Amino acid sequence: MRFIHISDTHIGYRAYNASDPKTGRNQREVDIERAFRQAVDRILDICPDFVLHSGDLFHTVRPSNRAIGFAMEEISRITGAGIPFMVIAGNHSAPKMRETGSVFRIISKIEGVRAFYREKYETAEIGDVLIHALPHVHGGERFKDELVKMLPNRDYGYNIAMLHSGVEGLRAFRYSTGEANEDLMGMHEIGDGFDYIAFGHYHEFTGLSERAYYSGATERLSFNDVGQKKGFIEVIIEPFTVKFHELRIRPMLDLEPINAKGKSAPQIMEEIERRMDTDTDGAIVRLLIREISPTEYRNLDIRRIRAMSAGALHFEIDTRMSSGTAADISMVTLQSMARDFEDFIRRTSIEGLEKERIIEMGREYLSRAAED
Ligand SMILES: [Mn+2]
Repeated sequence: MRFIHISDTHIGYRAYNASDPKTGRNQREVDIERAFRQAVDRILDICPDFVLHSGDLFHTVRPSNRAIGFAMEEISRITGAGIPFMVIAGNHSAPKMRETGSVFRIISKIEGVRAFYREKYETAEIGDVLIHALPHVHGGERFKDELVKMLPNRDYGYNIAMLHSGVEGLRAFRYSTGEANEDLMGMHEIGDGFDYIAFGHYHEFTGLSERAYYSGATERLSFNDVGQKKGFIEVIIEPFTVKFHELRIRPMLDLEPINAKGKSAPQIMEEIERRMDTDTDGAIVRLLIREISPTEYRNLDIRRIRAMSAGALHFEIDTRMSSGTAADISMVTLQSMARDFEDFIRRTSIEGLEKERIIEMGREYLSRAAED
């Protein structure tokens, strides 16, 4: 028996102010879709007995029609090949209010799809395999009440569990989502004897025990994910084998941080130039500058930095300021915002409105915010 474990595909996620040249849509939204389509292509090559999706199929509770349509098309390619697809709702796609309804009611209409989204433990058979599914449940107590019901049934040849939860004590998990509505459990709380446990929620491919894994996400959603491979898992039960399939996705770079303590703006600029002497084309890039004083920050040549990072899809400087009060720091931020706003208005074509007036109004609002 061979199956696929995939998770955290976050269809509909958008980020940064960059659009796909072909379609004009948000570039990251397009990237996320490409990663999922790539995964489906590979799954069809592998031709597994079934596919398990451990949650966060969509990024939001109310995905756009576009996102729903895309997901349905891609999932239909899998089920159309006669491969059953089972999916549980994660914390990103489970509505907090029942009246909202669930997008999984729509998804489950696809022939060959079984969606678990009713905030309770349920099972489903695939031949000799019993799938034990536990979607995201609001409220830690209720989650645990459902978790204790999840036990292997020896009337079946194989028992496979799927759930969407954080795991206590997982070292890497500390650096994870910190989302308010996540479920959390200990590995000792899950019944013994499952042939495999397919976890979702944590975005890095991680083994929890010999037969329990997070497949991780299919794309990188934040700088926490720098350096992580993204993909999905192929599982063979006999002999037990786990194979991670890495997807080709957009590079994300965290450049070597600069310590600006005691350095002048020109010296810092020199270091920035050196950091940027690397291939950032099409990449998502962050540069951390530690202990920069508000004055030196103000004196950085922003235009020069923009020119250097022009090839990157997204470039951000993350500053950790040293001296100066909090007010100074917010002044710097607001001043650079005013500058960015002015730049933006100047290069934007505006009809029927006076640019200078808009710039003036923007400045006024920002200085009022600074006073507050
Ligand atoms: Mn997720």
